[in-house]
Amino acid sequence: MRNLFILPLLFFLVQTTKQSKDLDWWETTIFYQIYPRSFMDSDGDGIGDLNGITSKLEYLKELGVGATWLSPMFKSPMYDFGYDIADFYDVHDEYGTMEDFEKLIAKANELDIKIVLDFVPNHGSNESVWFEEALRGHEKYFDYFVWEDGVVDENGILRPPNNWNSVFRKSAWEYREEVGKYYLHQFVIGQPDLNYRNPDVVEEMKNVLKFWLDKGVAGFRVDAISHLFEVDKAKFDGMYPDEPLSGNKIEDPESYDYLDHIYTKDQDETYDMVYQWRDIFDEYKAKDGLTRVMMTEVYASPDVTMRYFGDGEREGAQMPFNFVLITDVDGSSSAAEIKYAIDKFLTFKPIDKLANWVAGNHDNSRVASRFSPELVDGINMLVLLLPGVAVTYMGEEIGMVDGYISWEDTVDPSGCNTDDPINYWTASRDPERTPFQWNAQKNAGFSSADKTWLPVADGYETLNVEVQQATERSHINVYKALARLRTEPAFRHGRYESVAFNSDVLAFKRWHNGETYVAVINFRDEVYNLDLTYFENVTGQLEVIVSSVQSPKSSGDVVEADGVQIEARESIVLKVVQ
Ligand SMILES: *[C@@H]1O[C@H](CO)[C@@H](O)[C@H](O)[C@H]1NC(C)=O
Ligand SMILES: *[C@@H]1O[C@H](CO)[C@@H](O)[C@H](O)[C@H]1NC(C)=O
Ligand SMILES: [Ca+2]
Ligand SMILES: [Ca+2]
Repeated sequence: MRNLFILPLLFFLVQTTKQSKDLDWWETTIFYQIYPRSFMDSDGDGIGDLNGITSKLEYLKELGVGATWLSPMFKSPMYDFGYDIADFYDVHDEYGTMEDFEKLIAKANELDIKIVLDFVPNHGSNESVWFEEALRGHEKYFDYFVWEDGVVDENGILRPPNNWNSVFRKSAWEYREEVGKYYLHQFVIGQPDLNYRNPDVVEEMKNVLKFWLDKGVAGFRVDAISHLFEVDKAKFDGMYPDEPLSGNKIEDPESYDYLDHIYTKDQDETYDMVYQWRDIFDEYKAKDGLTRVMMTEVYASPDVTMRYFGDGEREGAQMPFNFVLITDVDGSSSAAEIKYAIDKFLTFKPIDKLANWVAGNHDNSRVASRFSPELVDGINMLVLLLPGVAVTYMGEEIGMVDGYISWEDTVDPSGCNTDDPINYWTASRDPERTPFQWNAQKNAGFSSADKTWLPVADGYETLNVEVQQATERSHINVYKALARLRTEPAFRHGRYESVAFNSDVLAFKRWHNGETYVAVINFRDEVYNLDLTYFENVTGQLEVIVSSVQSPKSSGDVVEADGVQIEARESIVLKVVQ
């Protein structure tokens, strides 16, 4: 008899667990990007380092962050601040030692924070042993790079093999007398491209992945992946062909955007390599059960971006970065344009894959500067509450702003290569890389040095972690509340619907098993009265769960669904009262 009663109960349990499928660690966490040079300096040389990061891991924990990806901390001559790697198997001395790295991993394990490293597969460094050996004529290493003969013009002058430009402007080819040939560098001169048509390079770079996976990292963010392969020159009589003009209204023939990069970007072989790397990650998972994640950095159209997920048969990256909140919208965008950008990734992504949201990184102007300081909470609401994985660039939780960096202080090659002391700042990435603002003390608590590698941004005396932690209504406290809210089933498993109520206000709903939330973001200074019963099941009373810094509402306040007053630049999350 007893079994007859238990059976329906079992069915019920099976039903509900089926609805809320178990999620893997990376599907629910927040990834926090640390730019090691600017996070925390432990030894007073003005440069952030690994021990500095280790000393601040508890801070990540307090934020509600479960994983961090570190921009490169590998041995490097720093022509591109660590994205030019001289030894893929070692730690850069300014950042510490391998022992320091192992301590970082140990502390992170203690706190259950996953460490994700930056994998920079496209290029090495002109000051690496590999490149030096190549110049000495060591055949194995010579073939690690992409070499080409120059062409002699009508005046008898030796010119680069073709018209390819580097991402940082000017020819992508650099001549080396030692070997009488040009080498390819899609980025700075100090970043010779690796030759992925050489199986030794493919194997070497797989060994790099395994080396760090064996040290305990939980995955990699993959840098500049679309540049990995160049066209197969065998198909062009053994000569790399010129790229066609882009047709963009660009006067400067040395600029990257002057050309359409049909031979140096998004080649089919690149996706296959990503799938091969994923196979390695899955081998590690098969051994110990822990999923290793891959995030790919691609600024491209959605159809190109989606190829990184896999091809239907083979798996690729779990997180091809979704850059719409960086590339498609800014403070001048209407609510409709923001909705359109958000829906883009959700529309194109395969049905069984997760979206991801990122509004800032070390290559792009900060949220407070690109949108407005008053929209910091609203953008964090999008990043943390839209369906999918959240990624936060360090400092966005407190609303750090772009720092002003003079031409004299500019160090980013992207800024320096403009050769333009007036307009350099439009290309420079230094403003978003200024030291992290911990407190109101010297160098914002980042370093005890007299000079830091980049100056601290103005205004740090009031815009810093310590001040915000001590202030009830602050960006950091909104961020923490959002991070907690994100763990609710409605945000983990719930469905999503959005609407632009007018040109200024975007609202979206998340709901699951009878729990319904609505987030409302006003991007402008107009005040609106909204009827949120537009959304199905949003009726009666709504409770304020989170409200932005400048909102007059407090959590616990109750509003009527059919008439919610939204103040200028206010963002709120409401929950339907049962
Ligand atoms: C490496 O390239 C950088 C430019 O990115 C240059 O300044 C430096 O002199 C080069 N080093 C060598 C050893 O060629
Ligand atoms: C509305 O609520 C009902 C009852 O909880 C639920 O079954 C339905 O899925 C909800 N629909 C929407 C669009 O929220
Ligand atoms: Ca240091
Ligand atoms: Ca390449």
